[in-house]
Amino acid sequence: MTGSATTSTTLSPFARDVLSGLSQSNPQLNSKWFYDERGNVLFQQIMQCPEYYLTDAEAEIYRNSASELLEEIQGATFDMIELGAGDGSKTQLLIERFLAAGARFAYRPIDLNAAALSEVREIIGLRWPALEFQAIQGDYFEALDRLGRSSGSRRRLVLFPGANIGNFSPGEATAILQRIRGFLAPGDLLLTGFDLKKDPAVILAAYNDPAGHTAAFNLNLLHRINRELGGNFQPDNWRHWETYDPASGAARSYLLPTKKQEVTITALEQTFTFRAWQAISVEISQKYSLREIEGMADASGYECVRHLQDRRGYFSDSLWRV
Ligand code: AVJ
Repeated sequence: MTGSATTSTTLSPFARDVLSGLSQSNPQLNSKWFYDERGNVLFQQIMQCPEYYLTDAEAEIYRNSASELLEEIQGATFDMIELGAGDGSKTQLLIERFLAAGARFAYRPIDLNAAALSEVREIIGLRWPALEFQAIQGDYFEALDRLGRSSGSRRRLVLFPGANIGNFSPGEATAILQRIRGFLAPGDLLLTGFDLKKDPAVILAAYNDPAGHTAAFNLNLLHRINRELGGNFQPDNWRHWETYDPASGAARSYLLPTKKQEVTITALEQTFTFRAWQAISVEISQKYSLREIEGMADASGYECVRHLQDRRGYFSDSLWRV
């Protein structure tokens, strides 16, 4: 399984990542590739599953936390920058309450998905035509670069919602939060959604819903490789498998072949052999304790101001200050 040098220099980022991931002795694919058009639809379905508590928990927090956030902003005019806006519906809960409280701010959502951003633009334009709005399409750090360093004249409130930080290992997460800090000035705030350690049965159910939405979501990655890279994965021969390690807090998803598979991926000019039950690791969804979150704030150069939690204590939007 050696890729020819000429191939690997002309590959798309997706193709390159698939090539390097599947070439390892413990094969892996990155969960960031889940979100093609079909993947976005499947993720919407996951968010509507009763077992997937994360979305409701964070919406509850956003519904109840506007005044606590404004208290920390102390009447300053601010830019609310959102990393990974999705459809923005949770953030609208916050915007509604901020405006009702007379807060002065601009809303600047950042997302890779241009279609999602234009939907947000449309909804915001209809609901609050006077709200200063800027959608920035791109990678978080590209987009932050475009916004430039915080001037200090306008406070920044950065939202990093949805437990998206959970898709990174704790070490990578610390590095990302540190890097975000580079775009902030003293007094600026970062609100990050962390899914909390809890009954493992609750966590496993959220990533293993009986209707099979999570399985379909994960298996879509094989379909995506077939569609975009000319692969011949047979998704019917693969199973979704979820684990949760309560000690480390890592929930992990795997795709398992129920029998030996030979998979050719035309764009990579490669055939990969998978032994029966040889796992492809596809996602980490890291869970934290409040103490671990505080340690991470410290390690990445912030002061942890407070944890905003849902009634059940399943989720925390933790507010940090530079
Ligand atoms: C969008 C990263 C928060 O890890 O909980 C949902 C993605 N994966 N079900 C998560 C996901 C399987 C989700 N995040």
